[in-house]
Amino acid sequence: MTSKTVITFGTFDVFHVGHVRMLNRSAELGDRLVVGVSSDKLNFSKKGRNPVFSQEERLEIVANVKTVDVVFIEESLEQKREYVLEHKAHILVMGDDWQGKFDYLNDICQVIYLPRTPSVSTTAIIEHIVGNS
Ligand code: C2G
Repeated sequence: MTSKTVITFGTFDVFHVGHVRMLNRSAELGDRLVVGVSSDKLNFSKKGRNPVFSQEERLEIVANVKTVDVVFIEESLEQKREYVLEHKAHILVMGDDWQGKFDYLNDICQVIYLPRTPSVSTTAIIEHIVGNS
C-alpha cells in the first residue's frame, strides 16, 4: 500500500481549537500532513490587516502540532498547483468556506472540503479581547 500525503493551507493566526481540529481531521485522511502557512503579505492582501503573529511565529506554532509533519510558507493562492506537485500530495483539504474554489485541482489530487468548527474565529477572539480590555 502506498502512503498518502495530505496538504492543507491556512493563516492560523491566534491559533485556536478550530485550527487544531482542522489539522487533526486532515491528518486522519492520510499518513503524512503537509501544511502551507499563509505569508504575512498574502494575509494582508486577503484581509487588509497584518496578522497578530508573524509568519515565523505562526509557522513555528503549526510545526509543533503533533499531527503535522511538514510546514512551509504559502506565498500566493495561485501557486496551489505547484505546492501540491512539489509536496507530492494525494489529497488537498480546505475548510468549507472555500467550497468549490479548488475543484480545478481535481486532475492532480483529490479535493476535500471539511466543515469548519462553528462559533470560533480569530476575528471574534480579537474582538473579545479588545472589548474586555
Ligand atoms: N478553521 C476551522 N474552523 C474555524 C476556523 C478555521 O475549521 N472555526 C479552519 C479553516 O477552514 C482552515 C484552517 O482552520 O482550514 C485555517 O483557518 P484560517 O487561518 O482562517 O485560514 P484562511 O485564512 O482561510 O487561509 O490558501 C488558503 C489560505 O491559506 C486559507
